[in-house]
Amino acid sequence: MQSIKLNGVAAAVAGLLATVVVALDTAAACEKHDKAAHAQTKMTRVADAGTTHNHAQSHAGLSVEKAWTRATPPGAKVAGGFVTITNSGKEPDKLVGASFALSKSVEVHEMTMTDGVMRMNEVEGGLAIAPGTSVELKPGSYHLMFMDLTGTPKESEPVKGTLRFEKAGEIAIEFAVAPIGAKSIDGAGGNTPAGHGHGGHEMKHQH
Ligand SMILES: [Cu+2]
Repeated sequence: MQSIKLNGVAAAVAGLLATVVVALDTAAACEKHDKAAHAQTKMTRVADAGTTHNHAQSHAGLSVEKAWTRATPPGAKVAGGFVTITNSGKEPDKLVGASFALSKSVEVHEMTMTDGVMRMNEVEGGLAIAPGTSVELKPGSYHLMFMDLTGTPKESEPVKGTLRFEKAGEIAIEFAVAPIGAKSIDGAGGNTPAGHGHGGHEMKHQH
């Protein structure tokens, strides 16, 4: 659902497409996000991110793969980070923190959509990874929030970071950087060629 593949038509017209903004309800959205957070939600349709890579890391029954983020527009203060965590061990573990080379701090967030309004909250007490399960942090769901960016993630320039688990400790990872607004590591854009206004988002053209 999150990865909307673009077709050849989209590829052909990608250069012409306008930037769209997902209008979040400012008041209701995560209070820690200032205006710049909205810049981060700009979605530019893109047709190709063939240069992103998957890096897998394994540690104490936990494996971490598909770590990625996206390029941010100039001036963005926050960015989202995504990763798939699999617990193949017998003990539950918890994602309790993270670091990102281009931000001062990282929070683990949860995103929910209620009546068309997207809300973000910090996950209290860490994100549980039950034994035998895989948890995908992805757009529109759990995600890492890179707070107070100190640099600009650029497409195809991986950024180092770490994930910190209650039991497994710290795992070093590298976030692939997808294009601005990508909805998946595969680089699919945020919108289908035909469609505006799906999924309860309010789409606006940017001025
Ligand atoms: Cu967030």
